[in-house]
Amino acid sequence: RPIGIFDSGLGGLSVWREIHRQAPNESTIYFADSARCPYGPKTPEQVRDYSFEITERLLDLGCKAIVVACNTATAAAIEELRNSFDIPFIGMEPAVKPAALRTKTGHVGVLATQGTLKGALYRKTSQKYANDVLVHVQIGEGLVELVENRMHESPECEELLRTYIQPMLEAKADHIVLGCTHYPFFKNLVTKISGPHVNIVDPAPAVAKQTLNILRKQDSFNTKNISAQHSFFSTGNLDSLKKMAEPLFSKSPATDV
Ligand code: DGN
Repeated sequence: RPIGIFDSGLGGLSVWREIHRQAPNESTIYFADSARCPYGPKTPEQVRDYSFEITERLLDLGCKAIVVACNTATAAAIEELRNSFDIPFIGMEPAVKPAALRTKTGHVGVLATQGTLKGALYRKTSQKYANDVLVHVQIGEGLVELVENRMHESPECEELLRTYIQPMLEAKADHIVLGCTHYPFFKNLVTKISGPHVNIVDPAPAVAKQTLNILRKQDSFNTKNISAQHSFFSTGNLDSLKKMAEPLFSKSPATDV
């Protein structure tokens, strides 16, 4: 049975890529809610409703576990999803923890959507792990839209990123957390802007690893070398989704986490 993965749009493909790298034998179904993207400015209730709707679709398609590959939807819905359905749900964690543990300057930057930064999950995580650390948060207004339009390597994207990242660098942040699954698609630009001494934290490899651990525990990890099937659904432009997904079918080795 496949693993279901969903996001407000194309961003969750950054998590799909890691799951596929770490578990190439697993079948997957990816669901992009691009017609209703971005989720960031929507109310938590709306995002929760969308998440339930998509979950029902993925369950109808036989998914054995669901990865909520969207920080905003995780913040709005993961607890209720877990309470309402009988399969494992794996969510995105705003990766403040690894950044706060590793920073040498005591300053970290977090770039995420409004929905994530205003959510209780983010508040809890940052209170728990970032006591002795100064966290410089920035809402990535407009960035999700650039990725959805596959303009994540454009000069416009670089310019917008510069305005968001510069204040973090001035504050001496040595880690920048990509707190939205759309953002790893412009990781190269973030590295270019922030220079080689700043660590860019993409939570996707850790989330993929956790997904596989959960499947192993419930004995539904697919170790057999059968050919995996991958399906992609979108409420919006399927062609865009395919164009973004195609280059990710690489044979590159799993990222070490
Ligand atoms: N990929 C979603 C996230 O991780 O938060 C983007 C949310 C949105 O649609 N703004």
